[in-house]
Amino acid sequence: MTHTTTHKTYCRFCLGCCGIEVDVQEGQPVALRGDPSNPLTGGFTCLRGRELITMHTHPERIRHALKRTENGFEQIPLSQALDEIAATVGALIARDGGRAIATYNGSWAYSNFPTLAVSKAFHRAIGSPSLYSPMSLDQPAKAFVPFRFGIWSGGMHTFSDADVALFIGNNPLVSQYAAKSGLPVYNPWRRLQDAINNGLQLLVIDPRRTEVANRAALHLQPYPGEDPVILAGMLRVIIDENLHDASFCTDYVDHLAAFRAALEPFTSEYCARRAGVPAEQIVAAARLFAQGSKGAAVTGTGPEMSPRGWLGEWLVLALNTVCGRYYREGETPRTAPPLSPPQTQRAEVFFPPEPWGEQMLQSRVRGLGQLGDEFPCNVMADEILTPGEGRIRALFVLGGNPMVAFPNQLKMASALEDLELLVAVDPWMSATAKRAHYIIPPVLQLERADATLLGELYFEEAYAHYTERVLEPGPDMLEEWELYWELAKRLDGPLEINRNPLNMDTRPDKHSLTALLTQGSRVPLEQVRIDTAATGGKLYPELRTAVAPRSPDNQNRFRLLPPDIAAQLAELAAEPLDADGRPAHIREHGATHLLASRRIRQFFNSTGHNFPNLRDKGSTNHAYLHPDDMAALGLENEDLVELSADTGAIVGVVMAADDIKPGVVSMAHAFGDTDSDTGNVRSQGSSTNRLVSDERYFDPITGQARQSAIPVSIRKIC
Ligand SMILES: Nc1nc2c(c(=O)[nH]1)N[C@H]1C(S)=C(S)[C@@H](COP(=O)(O)OP(=O)(O)OC[C@H]3O[C@@H](n4cnc5c(=O)[nH]c(N)nc54)[C@H](O)[C@@H]3O)O[C@H]1N2
Ligand SMILES: Nc1nc2c(c(=O)[nH]1)N[C@H]1C(S)=C(S)[C@@H](COP(=O)(O)OP(=O)(O)OC[C@H]3O[C@@H](n4cnc5c(=O)[nH]c(N)nc54)[C@H](O)[C@@H]3O)O[C@H]1N2
Ligand code: SF4
Ligand SMILES: [Mo]
Repeated sequence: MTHTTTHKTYCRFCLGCCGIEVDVQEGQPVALRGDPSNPLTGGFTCLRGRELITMHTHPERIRHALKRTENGFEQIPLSQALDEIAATVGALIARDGGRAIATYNGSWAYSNFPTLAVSKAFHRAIGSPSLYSPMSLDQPAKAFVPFRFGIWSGGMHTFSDADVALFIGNNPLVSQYAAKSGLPVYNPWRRLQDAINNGLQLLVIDPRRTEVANRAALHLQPYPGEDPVILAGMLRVIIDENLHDASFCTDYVDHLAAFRAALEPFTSEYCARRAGVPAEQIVAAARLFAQGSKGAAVTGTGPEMSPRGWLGEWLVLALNTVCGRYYREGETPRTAPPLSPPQTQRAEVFFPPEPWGEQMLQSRVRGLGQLGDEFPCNVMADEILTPGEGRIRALFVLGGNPMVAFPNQLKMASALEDLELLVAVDPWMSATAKRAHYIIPPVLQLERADATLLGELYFEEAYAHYTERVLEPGPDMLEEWELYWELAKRLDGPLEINRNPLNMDTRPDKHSLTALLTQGSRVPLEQVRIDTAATGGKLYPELRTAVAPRSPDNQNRFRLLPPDIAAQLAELAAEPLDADGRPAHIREHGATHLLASRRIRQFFNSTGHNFPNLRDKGSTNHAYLHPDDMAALGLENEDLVELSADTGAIVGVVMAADDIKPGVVSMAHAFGDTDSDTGNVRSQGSSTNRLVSDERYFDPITGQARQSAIPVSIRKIC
């Protein structure tokens, strides 16, 4: 009789870290289900998490190192691939210097925690600052605006404590995206419904009547790209009606009067006409939000990817701050990440040094500089293509897919083609992997020991889970970070993590490496391992502590209106409008529609497109159009259209959607390749990033291009 063992582990498809049980027979996974005993996720899994077995056993999974030759890809031994890659890297460094070697840590690099630290250690060792990650494609303003605005040490109100929540351009019922203060990832449908049943006022601003919008007490449905206008309008109402938290503002907020003066042009009528929502809704949203006692406004990808994403995030922080949506002295915030170092949270504002600007290394193009220890993704293609010192000649792509995720797809194709060495660590023949000189197959999640290290920053509770590996990886597979250790060893470069030199004779094991990365944590990694490796994740409520008083020497105050923000508000108000009250720039190049980005349930960016159960739910990224637009263009469902912008054109498969306004087209990104055409678009979709310019519109600090609210022209393909 076949023996079955059951292992408790957790899903790493997204940062939700849902507790699961996996049944294994003779080394093969045979069944998987949510773990009902998990104290955080309670047995929840989503349709992507339920495909983990397919992910591991799929016949198309790349299991051996591949080298591109004149005859296509050929399987070679892993050690040979590593030797050849190291030799090329060594020669390039000797010829061009360290900066010629670049890494892009894609979204799956984040799923294996040590990857970021070890890739950075490798880059330090070879003297290369050429690091990239989706951080600068994916809501960078959210991460960096607070550095300038001010950060409340006690933390912002979380969803579970809220009596009001404002979701702006996020759809967590589909994306299950763990925005801080937003809806937690695990079991979002039930958690949202329970909260509404308990009296939560949910407000949503989204150009689409989304799954969350359908549950909202009030949904504002603007044109894409108008969030800064709506937020300015709401703030004006709140301050004029004295609905803000005046005593908090007296104690902690600067420039309130000047800020109100800068909002003068943003009357409800102006904002309403421009954004395409009734003026009364702007007033009602302002009142409902401000009258709540706890709960924050949170944004997703929508507003940040649209024009003036930095200003939009600023105004969201301003809204939360003037309404005082922070934990005060004596209150106990819900979170206390067990594997992070302890921190005293105080009733005070702090300003970390801004990790951008003139003091940082500058890119060779577009006047953009480093953001933290990375360059903005926006410059990567041009850093490859632009001749001169520092030009990127070798690129490692770990769990990412620049061919579909970066702006200006056609330029990215030329850039990848131009490289002397492209290495993809990817289990699938992705649009990027196809162009690589070498593909290295990664060890996948059930084959790894891991701890809930990034996820814990987003959980609403103090919770941790350590998992051992459940399945054995193939002999020719590597974890992403192991690639860098293997290359460093071959290049004689010492690697240092947290100032500790790594053993360069024997590869460190995952546990000791993770222990190094979590030195000084609230709970030692080994303790979390003892507590959870066999029985599943654990809550550590005893770690929660109350917010301490303001330190006597801390006089910091939130800055509502520094000069750059005053200038941006003035520019926004001065934008020329057309006869309908819409900004003239949305008609650039004769554009007929605004393309709004979205996510779809079955795929996670470009992952899962070849999983049969997910493909069954639809294999293309439909171009959703309002029925009136379809009638005007003579279109029926499933007809083909061309969507074009100055950077290129794509084919789209049309689908009617009355949940958006006429003039808007709603489409998911991360589909297709440069060969997407009328023949294959139904099975592989098209990349909306071919319509995104990296040069003409981008944020001057983060480099984020206009990845939503993109002006496009649509015509029927006969
Ligand atoms: N199923 C699934 N889940 C995912 C992903 C996936 O591909 N598939 N991707 C993951 C990733 S990488 C991320 S970063 C998260 C993202 O998580 P979310 O940001 O929640 O992603 P979306 O569901 O696309 O929600 C974005 C919303 O913004 C709206 N929008 C577009 N433009 C604008 C605008 O100008 N203003 C406003 N107010 N709204 C706008 C869209 O209509 C859409 O409803 O999701 C993660 N989860
Ligand atoms: N226009 C537009 N552009 C966007 C966005 C948008 O909404 N609109 N969203 C942006 C956002 S939020 C993000 S996060 C980026 C995403 O940017 P990327 O991270 O570059 O894109 P993904 O499609 O997530 O790439 C994931 C890659 O990892 C591979 N992979 C899958 N599983 C594993 C694994 O276990 N290990 C390894 N090593 N690899 C694996 C997949 O095959 C795929 O090639 O795109 C951004 N670009
Ligand atoms: S929500 Fe995220 S972690 Fe949970 S099952 Fe789905 S993909 Fe996995
Ligand atoms: Mo993302």
